[in-house]
Amino acid sequence: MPSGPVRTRANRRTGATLSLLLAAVLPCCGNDSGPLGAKPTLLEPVNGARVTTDSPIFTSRNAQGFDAGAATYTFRVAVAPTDREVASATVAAGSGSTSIRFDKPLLRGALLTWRVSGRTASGSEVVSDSTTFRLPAVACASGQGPYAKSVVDSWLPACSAATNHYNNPQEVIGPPDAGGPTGGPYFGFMSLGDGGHVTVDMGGCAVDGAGDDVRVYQSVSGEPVTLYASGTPDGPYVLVESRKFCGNRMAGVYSRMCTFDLGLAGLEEARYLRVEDGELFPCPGGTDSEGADIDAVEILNAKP
Ligand SMILES: [Ca+2]
Ligand SMILES: [Ca+2]
Repeated sequence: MPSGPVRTRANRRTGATLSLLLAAVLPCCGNDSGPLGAKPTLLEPVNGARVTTDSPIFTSRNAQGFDAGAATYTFRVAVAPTDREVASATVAAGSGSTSIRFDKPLLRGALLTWRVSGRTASGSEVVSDSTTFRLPAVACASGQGPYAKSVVDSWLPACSAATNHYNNPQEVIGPPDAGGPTGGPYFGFMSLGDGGHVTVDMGGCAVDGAGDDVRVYQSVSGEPVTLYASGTPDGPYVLVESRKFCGNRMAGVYSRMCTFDLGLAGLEEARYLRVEDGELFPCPGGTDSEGADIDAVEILNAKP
């Protein structure tokens, strides 16, 4: 809420939600007969597949000279339209082929792409082609209305939690209802403090339709907001837009607002939205409503 200087350091968690995931080396599978090619060949998931689990097995036939005992393979999964990495891990080559399963779920609601690269101890490298696949569709409830239904999680830094007055994440649920005189006391929003966040379950899903797909109502002034989205409550959450100005006026509504386009994240649909403070004002900041003040979250382009 304060209009003081905005801290310019990098958002310390922007990269964390897409951190590397460890992988399990799996006992090998079939499909590993025949001569090895000049580069790794992707066996499963096959191109265009919709797999039936959030943690599918990935198998690649090894390249000649990059077989067991001679090489490691790095498996990389990314959001196809943006090439933003979702998971990556390196394992020792299996015999004939190499398989892994990441130990955390991948991302629902987006076309994913994967490839492998093999590397020998001497530094030689081979890279496969890329193919695409999807996880199971996001589970979207219908007839839920456009506003956030429940809180998945929230987090405030200890300093903000101690100095802020508006700390109740339940204030983010439902239609915009914030208010109060200039200078306060206010009601109907949660102040996110210095880099805090609240994650909500929309019940239904937002889809990447024309233009912006999600609206965040932010009270009092124009503190920036960062939005992440996911198809499952535990993530992974992908960045939609970072530190977006959130002070636009809307007729008949006390709060200001800003809107977000899932297409910028390469997302086709999302049910879970993480709203993060983008003001990043050092705590304590001299008011009891530090950080972006979140009143409500609304789906603009809803999945029928
Ligand atoms: Ca869109
Ligand atoms: Ca509210």
